[in-house]
Amino acid sequence: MTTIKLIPKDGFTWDGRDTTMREGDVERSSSLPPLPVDPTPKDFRVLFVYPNYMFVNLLPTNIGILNACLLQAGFKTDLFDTTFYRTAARSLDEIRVENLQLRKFSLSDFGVHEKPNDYVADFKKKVAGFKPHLIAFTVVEDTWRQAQTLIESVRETDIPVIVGGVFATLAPEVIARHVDVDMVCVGEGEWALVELCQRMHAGKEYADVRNLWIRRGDGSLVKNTMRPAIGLDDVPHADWDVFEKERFFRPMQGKIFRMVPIETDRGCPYKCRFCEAPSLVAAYREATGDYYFRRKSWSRVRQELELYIAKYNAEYIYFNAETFLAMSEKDFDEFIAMYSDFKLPFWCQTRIETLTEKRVQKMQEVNCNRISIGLEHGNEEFRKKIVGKGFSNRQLAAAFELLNASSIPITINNILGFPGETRELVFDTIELNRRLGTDSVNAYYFTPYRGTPMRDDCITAGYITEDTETATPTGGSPVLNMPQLTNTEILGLVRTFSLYVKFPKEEWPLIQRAEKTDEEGNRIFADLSAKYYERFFDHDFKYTKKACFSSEIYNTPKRPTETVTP
Ligand code: B12
Ligand code: SF4
Repeated sequence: MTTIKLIPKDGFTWDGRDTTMREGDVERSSSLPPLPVDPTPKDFRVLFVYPNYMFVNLLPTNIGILNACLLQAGFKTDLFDTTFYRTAARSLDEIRVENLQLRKFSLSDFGVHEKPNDYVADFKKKVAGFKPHLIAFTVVEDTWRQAQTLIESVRETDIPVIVGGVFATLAPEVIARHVDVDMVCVGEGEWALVELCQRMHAGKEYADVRNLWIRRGDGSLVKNTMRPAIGLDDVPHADWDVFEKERFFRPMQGKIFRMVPIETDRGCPYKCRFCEAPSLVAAYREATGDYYFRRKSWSRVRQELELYIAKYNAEYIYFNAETFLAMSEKDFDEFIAMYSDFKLPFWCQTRIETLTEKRVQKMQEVNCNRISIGLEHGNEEFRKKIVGKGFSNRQLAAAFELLNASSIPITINNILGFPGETRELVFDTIELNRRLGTDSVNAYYFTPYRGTPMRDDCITAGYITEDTETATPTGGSPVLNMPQLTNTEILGLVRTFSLYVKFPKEEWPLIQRAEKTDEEGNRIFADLSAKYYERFFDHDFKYTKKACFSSEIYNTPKRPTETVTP
């Protein structure tokens, strides 16, 4: 593991859980032994299952890694992936195209077609054909419902079912409640899954495998402790051979690339209150004393790049890191030196605090093709106190001055409908986006994921109950029950967000009418969308300088947050 000296300096109140980076945290190596390598074929088959939203076509690192772990230990694997099945009326990308957040594109030009069959029937066939000894699901909160449908459909087979993923880690009790789930993986799965398969294959007792919650024959639940966090250089390179080749295609602003994700670190040192990342840090700190945020060495990343280019013909890289530039200057220089030998276009997400003039310049030189920045909210005080993002509008202005001077396209991610938010506060976000003037803006509605401090805020304020289930931040509906900002209003603001951000203010009354999904609202929205396409999308994709940037950003009118604090 490489060294990093980045300590977050956010000055807001946290909720008491221990997520702060301490001296020596990142330097400490993992105390886990190396994973077993014994490719001698073993008669033990594992079927991975990836429940997914339709056409969300970026490969998941977790299955790639876990698959590689099992293959190098000699087990046989296969995959059932729901990505290309019609599991919803519209795909998330179709919704984003409709909401003017994504240019139109066609995956079918690349031979990617919707599967005509029923996904549950095909899953049952897959299980009957592959005859797995273990069925292994990876889930996020949003895909848990789909996972349950699949799990229930093969209940009569009695094949053991294990569920892992970030949702399993942060809400294991919700998954363990399901009678057809035999095991839940809490935390990292590399060692846990291999050890489980080894024991099952050898016919040994496995009720004490660390990181697993296991249902015994009598129905009782064994909750084993967690093992230390794995060193990222000990994680095998992902193996995506179980995925269909069409799963590599990913649209980027209307063009399609063969995109491969590469995990460069795991976790995040920051503490946004709506996000899972600090909760993972807290969970690991509490259970093992380890700091969840770790980096992979650049020599290891180099090996992966070489492998994926040779094996998968990678032409675009997604650096799978929650805050890619959360690294020391030395690490950054090493990255640039290493990546200068590749210069494949890449995309990453980072925080504005991690950007400097030198970094932006160097990133541009090595072909950074997009940076996604989570702004989340336009009101500085609200962003600090409620959202937990401690940067100021002044810092934001400085960062965007650098970004605007570069040729790197920027995406700003925004969230609407935070607990306690008002329509007026949503317009602070719109105003700030207008001033930042990036070519690509995204707005999602707030989702109170389990395990986050903000979900607790929502329960305390009476906006949701303990049992409220979430729906995806793009395809479903918001779930907070707030008197001052209804879910219909939030959905209307999400659909018109890009219009409010890009169009002259004289058109705002018309845009407001387009928030409504009645006949007139839909007609106006269709007209405005056509104009939007003409002005912003109907040209070859190239970066355009952001003309409306202004140093007034940090003069955004302040609103007292006392009145909106839940
Ligand atoms: C990269 C990423 C993506 C990628 C890949 C998704 C994926 N499933 O890996 C893409 C862009 C496709 C994506 C899409 C979505 N994402 Co996303 N994504 C991430 C991100 C930034 C990193 C995930 C990652 O690669 N981590 C590294 C891997 C190695 O860790 P891991 O997934 O946790 O896996 C380890 C363990 O959990 C465990 N494990 C995992 N699965 C299994 C299975 C078994 C059987 C076992 C034993 C163990 C095990 O072992 C793994 C190795 O140690 C996370 C943030 C985060 N902190 O997790 C958000 C995150 C997972 N995403 C999130 C969301 C909401 C989504 C979408 C719903 C968004 C959308 N509307 O499209 C979709 C859902 C797609 C899907 N089917 O998963 C949320 C989930 C919130 C929640 N509580 O459920 C997160 C946490 C971000 C957040 N808001 O805080 N995402
Ligand atoms: S929102 Fe981003 S910066 Fe904030 S804690 Fe989550 S991953 Fe880190």
